[in-house]
Amino acid sequence: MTQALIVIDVQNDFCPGGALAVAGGDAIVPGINALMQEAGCVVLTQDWHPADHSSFASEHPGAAAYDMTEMPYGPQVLWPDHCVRGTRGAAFHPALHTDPADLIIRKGFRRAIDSYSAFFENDRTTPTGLEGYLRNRGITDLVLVGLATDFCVAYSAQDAARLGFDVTVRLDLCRGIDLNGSLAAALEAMRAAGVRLV
Ligand code: VGL
Ligand code: ZN
Repeated sequence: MTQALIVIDVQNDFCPGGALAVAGGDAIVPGINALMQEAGCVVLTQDWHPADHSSFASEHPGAAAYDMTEMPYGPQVLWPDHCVRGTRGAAFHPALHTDPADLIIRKGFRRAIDSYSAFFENDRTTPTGLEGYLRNRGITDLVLVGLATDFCVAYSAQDAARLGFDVTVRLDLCRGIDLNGSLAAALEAMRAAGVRLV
């Protein structure tokens, strides 16, 4: 068993009705549940922010959601408040099967730094620990699904490829935000990084 299924951020706030809803975000849940049945290792990720997280537009006087700002680690989109730890919005979509998960990894819990990727925070150097877990288990191949295609899925896939994993993204089991062309850019960046898009 050298393959893991990584399920990115299938949480209420990224589904219709949520604070940062991705169109059709809930539509991928049945397919993800089915895929888990065949996977030898299942990892779920959870965006998990303190209420005053620095990626929230509400923390930047005068800023609006989806504005850009400069953080010490580079450009950062300012988001509506979302996935505040312990809230209903941060919980997994109620239809997502969580029992098959071997590991649930939380990210974005440091106020000063956002974390799109399941592997590194947005400075691209602070690790989440997921790489060590997968390597320790001898896993070499990853299949990624979840939300959102153009942010957390794309960052995770590129980091995984850079780390040397064989990476496949199941686009039919992902949905994107598409902010100013971010979806096309993310697909191109993943392809360039050697990620298999199917
Ligand atoms: C995500 C924006 C902010 C994601 C998380 O899961 O793609 N996007 N936080
Ligand atoms: Zn977030």
